[in-house]
Amino acid sequence: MEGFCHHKAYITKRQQLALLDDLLKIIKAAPFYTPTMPKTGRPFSVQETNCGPLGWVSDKKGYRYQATHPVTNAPWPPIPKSMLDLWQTLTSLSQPPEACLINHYKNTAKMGLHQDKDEDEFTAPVLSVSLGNSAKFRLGGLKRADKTQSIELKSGDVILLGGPSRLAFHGIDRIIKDSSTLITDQTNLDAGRLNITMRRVTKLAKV
Ligand code: MD6
Ligand code: FE
Repeated sequence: MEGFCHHKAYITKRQQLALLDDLLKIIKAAPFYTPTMPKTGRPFSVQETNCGPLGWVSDKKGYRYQATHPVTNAPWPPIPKSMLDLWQTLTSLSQPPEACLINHYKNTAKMGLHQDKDEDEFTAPVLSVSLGNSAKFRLGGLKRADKTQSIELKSGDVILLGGPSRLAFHGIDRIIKDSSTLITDQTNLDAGRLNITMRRVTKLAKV
C-alpha cells in the first residue's frame, strides 16, 4: 500500500533498552489501564497508557483524545526525547507529535482490524515502534473488506502509515511468544510486546 513504510531493525538493541527504560518511568507515572469498547463496555485485551500533550482513550462514551489519564486524572508525562527525535528524522515534519499511545500486549492479546481516524490531521503519518515479542500485523486497504497482507513486526522495527496508507485498516492478529528477550519479568510486564504510536492530533499549522 502506498505510503506504508517498514524500517526493519531500525532501532538498535542498545536504543531499545534505553527506550524501554524511558517507558518504564512513564508507566510508573501513568499506569496502564484497560480500555473498554464504546457502547458494549467490553474490555480490550491490550492495556494502554499515553505520553504527550494528548492521549488516546476509549471507554463506554467513545474514543477520544484527552490531556489527562482517565484513572489518575493526572496530565500525561512528556514524550521522551528519543521518540521526538525519531519522529523528526522519519517524518521530516517541523511540528512535533501531540500524542504517543503505548499499547501493552500480553502474549494472548490482539487488536482487531481498525482505522486510526480520531485525529483532525491525516496528512501527518502515524509512526509506530515495536518492542519485545514479535507480532503478526495485518495491513489492509481503505475499506474493511479490502484484501489484506500479514507483516511480522519485530522488536526494533518502525512502521509509518503515511499518505494513502494513513487511513488503511490494520490490526494485530497475534503475538509470537518467546520471540524476544527484551522485556523480562523484572519489568512487571509479563513478557509480551509494547507498541508505541505517535500522531499529530490537531491540524498542522501552516508554516
Ligand atoms: C500495534 N498498531 O502495532 C498496533 N496504528 O500494536 C496500530 O494500531 C497502528 O502500528 C496506526 C499506525 C501504526 C500502527
Ligand atoms: Fe492503529
